[in-house]
Amino acid sequence: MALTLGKALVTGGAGFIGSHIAEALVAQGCEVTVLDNLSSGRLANLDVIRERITFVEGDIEDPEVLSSAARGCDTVFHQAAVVSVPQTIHQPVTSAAVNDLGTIKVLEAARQNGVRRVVLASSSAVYGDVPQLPKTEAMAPSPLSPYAIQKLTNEFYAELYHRMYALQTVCLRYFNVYGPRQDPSSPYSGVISIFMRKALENQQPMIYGDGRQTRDFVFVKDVVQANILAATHESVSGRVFNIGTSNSVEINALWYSIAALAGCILSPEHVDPRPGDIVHSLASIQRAKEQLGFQPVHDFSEGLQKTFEWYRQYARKE
Ligand code: UD2
Repeated sequence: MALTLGKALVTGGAGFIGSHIAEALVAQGCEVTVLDNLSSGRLANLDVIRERITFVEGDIEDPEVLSSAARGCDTVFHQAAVVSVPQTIHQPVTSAAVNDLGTIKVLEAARQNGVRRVVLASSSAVYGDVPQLPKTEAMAPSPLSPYAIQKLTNEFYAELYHRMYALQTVCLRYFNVYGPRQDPSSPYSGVISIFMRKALENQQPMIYGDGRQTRDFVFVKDVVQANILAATHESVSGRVFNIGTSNSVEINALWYSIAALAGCILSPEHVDPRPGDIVHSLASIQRAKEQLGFQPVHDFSEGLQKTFEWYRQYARKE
């Protein structure tokens, strides 16, 4: 039997993934509070639902703000984080304050306010560069960056809160998420958002290395589906799940698919491989399929087309 969502808090709800979760929750008739400090999220991401949610501009590092946002909630979707791997490498201490301590504060606020379940955003980064593919949750983690360590620590704390405090927790290891609203403006942005912008501006993209590296790109709406399943499925508390598609896309091919959508005929410039880059990343989603009923429904070309349409409009508004 599925649990009901009830009232929900989305931390980082003005960000790329969080805003899509908030939108889906509103569509399902949930009462939604979004907590975001707007450090990387944007209010514009909430335009469509702004009148139907409670928006709190605040920080997950502030226990009082968190506590009042969590009060009366059944479910918390914890998406707030410093999401860039390189940023955590440059700022190991400040990123840990948000990603480690901030997450403990979210779990603690949930516990103290009688929240039923917390769904946490984790990452495929926890696998590091172990060569076995596809990655399964049974593999030993091998974190190679502060970001990966922080996400792994989050998973341990989530399991601890499940075991020790009877707070239900579920962690989702996102692979490479893409879709509308992913911010292309930083050099560390997701490759799809960067290539979309380059193709639309008819600029040559940069590919790190030979471009034969591959990724498992999952459309943001499928990640939303995973979050809702993780919040409502009984008997999955304390577990972690890979969220991807089990399909791999080569970075060279990715550019040519995006260039074709934009009618851009430029070839990429190949530069040195990016330090710390992993070569191949591919998810086994067997566990999520079996235990959550997760099944990605957006195939890659459809997701790319939808994402492209959004960037085309977004580029016009800039
Ligand atoms: C993803 C996640 C990251 C972490 C990591 C775990 C995103 C945006 N980042 O990092 O949070 O979970 O996986 O391993 O999902 N590339 C280019 N040219 C560009 C930009 C990127 O060639 O202009 C290449 C890059 O070298 C890499 C691939 O594209 O091989 C994907 O890069 P990314 O930054 O989108 O994501 P990734 O897999 O490094």
